[in-house]
Amino acid sequence: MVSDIIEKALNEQIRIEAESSQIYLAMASWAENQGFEGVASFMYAHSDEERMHMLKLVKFVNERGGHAQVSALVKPPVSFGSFKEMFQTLFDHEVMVSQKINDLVGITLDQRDYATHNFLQWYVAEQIEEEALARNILDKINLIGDDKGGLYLFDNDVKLLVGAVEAPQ
Ligand code: OFO
Repeated sequence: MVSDIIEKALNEQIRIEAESSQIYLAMASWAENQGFEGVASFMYAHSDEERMHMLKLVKFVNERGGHAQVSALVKPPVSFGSFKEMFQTLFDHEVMVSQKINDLVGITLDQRDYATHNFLQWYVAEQIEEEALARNILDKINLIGDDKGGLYLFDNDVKLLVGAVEAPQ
């Protein structure tokens, strides 16, 4: 059984994961509009992955006797000045999510809820990967700058990364 404190904290994380999914969906749509198919497929896949992160939490909360909530979401940014700006937003967002997961893990220790603590280890590991992937892409885009040819090749490269984004379950 989850305590009220843990239930509230997990529901907050459900909202964050849902917002993440919307953020990446908005990025996918923007990239698709710019004609960057590789980046768009990467973002669509990432959006699905975030939904999977959310669903995993929903199921866990309900299995543990809580009530997973579906909340109102903040509207994500829908357009960007450049790919660099978009990937910087993505990276900053993932750093924020990692911080939220860390806070959540801290709460489970305070509450001596070792089952939830154990469950959250998957998210801890996932955030390490997500941050590394976002940093890697950002490094590449910083090298390319606004060079059109470079961006074209980058778009093809990013297509290959789509397989690296875990398929939604
Ligand atoms: Fe759910 O990991 Fe990104 O935000």
